[in-house]
Amino acid sequence: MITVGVIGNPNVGKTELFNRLTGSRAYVANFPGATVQKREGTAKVKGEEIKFIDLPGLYSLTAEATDQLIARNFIVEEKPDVVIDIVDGANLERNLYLTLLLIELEANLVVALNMWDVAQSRGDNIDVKMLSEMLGVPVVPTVATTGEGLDKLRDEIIKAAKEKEKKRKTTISYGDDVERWIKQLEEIIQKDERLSTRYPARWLAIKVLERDEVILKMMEESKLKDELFERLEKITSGG
Ligand SMILES: Nc1nc2c(ncn2[C@@H]2O[C@H](COP(=O)(O)OP(=O)(O)O)[C@@H](O)[C@H]2O)c(=O)[nH]1
Ligand SMILES: [Mg+2]
Repeated sequence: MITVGVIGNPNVGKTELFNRLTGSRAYVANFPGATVQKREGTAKVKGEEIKFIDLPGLYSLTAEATDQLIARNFIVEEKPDVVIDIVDGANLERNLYLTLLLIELEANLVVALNMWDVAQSRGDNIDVKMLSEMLGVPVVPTVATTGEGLDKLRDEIIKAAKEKEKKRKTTISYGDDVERWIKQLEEIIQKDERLSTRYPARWLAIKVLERDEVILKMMEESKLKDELFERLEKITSGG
């Protein structure tokens, strides 16, 4: 069984695509401890059973909003085999912010470049191959309303699931100073096996630097807390 999280900004065609991928054979539950709805559906592709989990429509992945926290916890803790990021091809720039956050979260990403018909009819010139190379993830143009591109998308999902262990990894660089701080924090975090086997260490380091409230609380419970917060203090005071 391959598990696939489906995520994207609001109004990008997520429901339409989810229904097509699952043939509307979905059932609804709630995410644990939350009132946010969780739709799940299954499909069989090339003999592989795939379970799709519809995540909330959102623009970001901060700790401040319940739906965002749920989506991010799901990806980072339940570790679905693949995450499909549905992007509105007619609003590419705005949509790619979430894509970058998902790359940072080290999700095994496949981008569905949806609304491809709208982008085409508007004459937008999107170089799909270049976009895919830049992001370091597969990008598949789709039209959820007609089903165009969905076979290719299914192929890429299966391929990504099988290549999961290969860990294609793109890193978003924050510039020399911040990269140095990230590295310092990452090295400390890596010493806590309980943390670093469960979460991407670099991602945790970035969240600590951002003072993400949920991650800071998690760090409070780590045996490395003193070392980590001392380092953070030094960084903040310019050391
Ligand atoms: N032209 C076009 N319309 C689409 C496409 N995908 C979805 N839509 C339409 O866009 C609107 C929003 O889709 P929906 O699936 O509800 O978006 P969601 O908010 O992401 O779940 C609906 O009217 C869909 O019929 C597409 O690829 N092309
Ligand atoms: Mg929807």
